[in-house]
Amino acid sequence: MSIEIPEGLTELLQSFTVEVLRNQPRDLLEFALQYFTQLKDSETKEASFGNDQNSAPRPGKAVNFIDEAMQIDSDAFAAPVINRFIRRASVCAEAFNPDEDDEDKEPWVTHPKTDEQRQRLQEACRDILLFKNLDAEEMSQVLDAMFEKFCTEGEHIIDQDDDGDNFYVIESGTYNIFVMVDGAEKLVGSYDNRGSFGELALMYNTPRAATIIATSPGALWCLDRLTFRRIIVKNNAKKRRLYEAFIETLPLLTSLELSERMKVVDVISTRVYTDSQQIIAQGDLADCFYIVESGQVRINMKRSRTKKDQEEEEMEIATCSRGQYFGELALVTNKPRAASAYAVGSVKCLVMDVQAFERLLGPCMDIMKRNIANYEEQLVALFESSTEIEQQSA
Ligand code: 1OR
Ligand code: 1OR
Repeated sequence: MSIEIPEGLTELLQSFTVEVLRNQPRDLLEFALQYFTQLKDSETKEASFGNDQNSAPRPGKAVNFIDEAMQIDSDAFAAPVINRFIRRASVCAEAFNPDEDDEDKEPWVTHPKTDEQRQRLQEACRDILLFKNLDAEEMSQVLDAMFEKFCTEGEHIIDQDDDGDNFYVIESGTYNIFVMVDGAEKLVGSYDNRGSFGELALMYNTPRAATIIATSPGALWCLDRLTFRRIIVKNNAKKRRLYEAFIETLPLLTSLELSERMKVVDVISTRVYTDSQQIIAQGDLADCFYIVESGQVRINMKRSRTKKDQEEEEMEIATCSRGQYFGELALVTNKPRAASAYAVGSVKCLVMDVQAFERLLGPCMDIMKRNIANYEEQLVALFESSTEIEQQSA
């Protein structure tokens, strides 16, 4: 007699197992109930609507919508996976040649600031990736030129298709990102008290690619177009020369056109870590994606030693070296970091923020998806081998 295994059963149980291993719930039955209810809800929602436009997006994250071609295989993640890869706006990669620009004849822009303002400004700019590669003099020219703008709830900071005037760094407030798709304005993401926007029109001399509306009162630091082009765009030309060859060797980016790969260079910054320094903490919310430029990165995952053990131990699950990437999983699945990452020796990484990741790396999804499916298999294999050990020792 043969028993027929219903289609999808293996995948369903495998994905559930992966979620159990990731979340280590105390009450397995309760977790199962929640998991399958959520799964059913998301399936019903998808069937009736295609996407959920009414739910507010998580800060810095894009909303589930549009390009089916980029959707993560539903069998790779049975848990409600949100498709965060949306059709990219067509932005032409006009190469700016700073050497030919006669903007250099203009005087430098300076906005005097109080000590208190300058301190707040420095704090707001600390994590801005576009500023990371600037030297001290360039950074101080940027800070001198920036000026503060307060905004009210509902204010349009940028309107799509306008010309670009300023680049904005968020000091406070929440902001929604809208993009026109087939004549309708779609909410594609949001910012929550951190980050920056408005660089594309200034970098590539294109109309604004999105509309940004304040959803609370807030404060922004603005950098005028001229200073942005003199410093950031000039720096990007340097970055392109520096990273062109390395970017060309990355297997992940082979599905991108050359001009798209150069846009990747424009948005990346480099970060340096010392031996043992933590790069990613498991469970944190994610806003960056990493490519190893030099050194080794160790990936560790926390798990309980036995079922009854409340204490968690970290075990090494992978290492990444030059040319390899990590930190994609949380951005793709819209979940907290699944593992921690540490520098082994000194490490240099290329870092990209979540908006750039979504805007630019859609075509690389197939490669990432294959790798993610691989993580799941390894996690299940690990689960099976540790159950065997537990069973043997019982
Ligand atoms: P800008 O100068 O074109 C609008 O003015 C800004 O919105 C833009 O620079 C970016 O800084 C920011 N697509 C285009 N622009 C975006 C996007 C975005 N997100 C933020 N901005 N997408 C959403 C990715 C999360 C792709 C939507 C199809
Ligand atoms: P993230 O954003 O979740 C931690 O942050 C990163 O570690 C994760 O993205 C991956 O890029 C990376 N399982 C989960 N994450 C992994 C794994 C992994 N390996 C590397 N990362 N497994 C190892 C497979 C060889 C399966 C667990 C046993």
